[in-house]
Amino acid sequence: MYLSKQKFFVLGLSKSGKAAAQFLLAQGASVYVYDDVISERVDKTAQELIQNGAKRITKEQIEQMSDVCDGLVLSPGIPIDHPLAVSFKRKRKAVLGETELAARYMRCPVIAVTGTNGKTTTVSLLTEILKQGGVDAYACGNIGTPMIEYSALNETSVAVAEISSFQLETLHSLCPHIAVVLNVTEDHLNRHYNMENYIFLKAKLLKNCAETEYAVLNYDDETVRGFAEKTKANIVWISLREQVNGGYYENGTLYFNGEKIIGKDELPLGGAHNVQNALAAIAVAKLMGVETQTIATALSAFKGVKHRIQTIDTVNGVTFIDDSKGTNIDATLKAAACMQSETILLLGGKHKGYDYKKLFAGLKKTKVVHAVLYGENRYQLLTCARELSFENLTLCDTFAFAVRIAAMKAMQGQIVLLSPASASFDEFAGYEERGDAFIEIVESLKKEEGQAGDVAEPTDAFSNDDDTRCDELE
Ligand code: UMA
Repeated sequence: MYLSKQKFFVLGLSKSGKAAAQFLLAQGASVYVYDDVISERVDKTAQELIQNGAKRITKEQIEQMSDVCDGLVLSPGIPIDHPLAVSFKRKRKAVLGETELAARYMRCPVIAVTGTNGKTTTVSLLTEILKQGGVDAYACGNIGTPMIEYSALNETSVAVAEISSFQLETLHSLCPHIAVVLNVTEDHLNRHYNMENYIFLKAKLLKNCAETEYAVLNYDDETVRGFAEKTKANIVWISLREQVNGGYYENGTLYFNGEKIIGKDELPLGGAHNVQNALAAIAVAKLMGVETQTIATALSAFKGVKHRIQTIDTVNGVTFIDDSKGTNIDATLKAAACMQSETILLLGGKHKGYDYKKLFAGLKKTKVVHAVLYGENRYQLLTCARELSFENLTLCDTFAFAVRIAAMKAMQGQIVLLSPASASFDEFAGYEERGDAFIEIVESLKKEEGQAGDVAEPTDAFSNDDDTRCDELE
């Protein structure tokens, strides 16, 4: 695609839209920008882009854009059935995302990681291992830095991209050197409507891989196992249960093709799901030629990822754990399964289309003794909890109030876990903002307690001595 004489309409002026607009402007394209929301943040971004040559469109002008422009760039948060996307499609004009632009213009090889849960941890682990192995590696994509920002990297660098189902909607050209699919469980059904669409999107990551590329697939996940038939790439499996060709777990040890890599007890992150993430990172690192000792050292030094089962502090004998990234049922059940003391769970936010009965049925098998339901979907949560006879519940509207109620309910030795099984957009700009708000409230509770003490670094959350560490593998 020759960009210099083309006109693009960039819809959505946050991280992804801003990066796409800047890239297109730098290539000499004409860029029109718009955001459905009017806010100081959007105004600031629009101003920056205008200074670089973009034109800001008013609400009255957007209808004309599908006539004026050659293509529409959609942010991941905007679905492909947005009316503007539909009008561009009807006129047979391109509808693409910033990740698709990156896929077309990146010069360096890409390692792409998708899956419902574990993507961010795997990308972080892998980037760390590759860097320690001497590879010039950069984490990007859904993890936070738009992939297009690395389009100028040369061929000797490597982009380690977290790819979400939202990005996959408008992604067609990506041909990763190594594609990783961790798992596929119910998520984002309010956006993708049904599991068939969601699975289709996840499988798209492998679509362009040729025989010279690799697909690292989770053997234990039936859906992901089936993806092997849909790609020409060489399959490298990971498994917690079977001695597969690739990375596997057996008797407390992680192996790659028969070679011992590291003991489970040396991994700072607890839980079976983190063993799976480590196996995926090991498989990719091995394919990239990193030495076993380097892999083991990097894995054992890994400090964890913010807002993923992160111990914040202990106040009045109650431990507060932030898993704001637990935005779907599977992630919340995994976090709850990691709790080794009685737990008060904070649940709620923006509804993502789930039937929460599976959630409450699963919670009954964990140490969760009480749930505080808040946010836009609290009545949907309440209805399902009652149907499953999950009786210990408190209902409140706002997040801040819910955290304080949970803190009041919790007794010495118990845990307050934020793992909401819901999106954050009813009250926050994203899960990071929600997690930061949780940390702030815990900090003020600490001050109120009248004790000195700093908020713990995320590293402390996963030490093997930590009482919030997950259960042993079966
Ligand atoms: N907007 C509209 N019209 C709409 C909807 C939104 O104009 O109908 C505007 C909003 O007002 C806002 C912008 O679009 O200004 C928001 O765009 P966005 O939601 O795509 O947010 P970005 O800041 O561009 O961040 C996106 C990803 N966001 C989402 O997928 C929701 C980030 O993933 C990603 O880190 C970033 O690009 C860089 O690649 C976040 C996320 O929540 C972490 N991802 C989901 C998840 O992990 O579950 C998929």
